[in-house]
Amino acid sequence: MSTYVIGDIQGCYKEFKELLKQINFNKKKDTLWLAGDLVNRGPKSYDVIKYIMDLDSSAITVLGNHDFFLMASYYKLDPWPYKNNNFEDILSSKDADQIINWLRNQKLIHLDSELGYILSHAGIYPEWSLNETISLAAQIENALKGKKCKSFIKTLWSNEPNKWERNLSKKEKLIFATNVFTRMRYLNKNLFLDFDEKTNPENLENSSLVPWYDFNNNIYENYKVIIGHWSTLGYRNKGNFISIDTGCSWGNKLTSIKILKNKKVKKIEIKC
Ligand SMILES: [Mn+2]
Repeated sequence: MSTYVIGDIQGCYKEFKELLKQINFNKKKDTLWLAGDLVNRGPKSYDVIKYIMDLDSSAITVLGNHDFFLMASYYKLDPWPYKNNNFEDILSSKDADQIINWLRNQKLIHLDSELGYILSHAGIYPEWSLNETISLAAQIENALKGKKCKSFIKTLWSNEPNKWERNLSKKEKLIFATNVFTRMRYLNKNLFLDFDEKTNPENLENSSLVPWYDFNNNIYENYKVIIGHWSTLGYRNKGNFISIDTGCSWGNKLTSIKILKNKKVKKIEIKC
């Protein structure tokens, strides 16, 4: 009865299976949380996603930006970019409809109040309360499940608005929140989202930017946030967050954590 979290798999099926073997993952007893970006870049997106679908309720997935790329590509939505994607194995398969339908039913955040964790692909916005965070994730999840999913995803390819305001329209709020949950790394000091900088904070030359997790939020009194998405950050377990994207698709590592008691975790990783 253990809970494990695995970072961005990105089509690296061989490494994913090897890591599951390493941690002795048992689908009948254990739970696996996946930090999103299941697909793209690596060679076997189809195999990764079908394997996770077969785990049924023993796997919990939050969506990442590459998972949104896949949905947008399936629906052929302009102006989403289609070049350089590597999930044709999914799009050309007879299961494509079923896979997209499964993605549409995954989450933006997973919250476990007993263990005290929130899983999000990219992070949580500093100005949001817990209720606001939960509500925004639920609204995006409902829009993906709903009949207007295609037109909803079409609206998401936008870097605007880049600042949270209470008086944004519902549409603007959901664009902003999807960017926070799936793409965020840095904010400027006035809490505007930055969409370009990907570097590790230790090597950051642009002093106007701050990693999202360096801003305080009352949420951290009760929850630690687990993220993937930021491969240049690599594995970090600091006060309010744990990052576990260690760049498997770039030939680095695939990382898992086992959730232990009292907010402790055990890291298990393999070379890719
Ligand atoms: Mn990502």
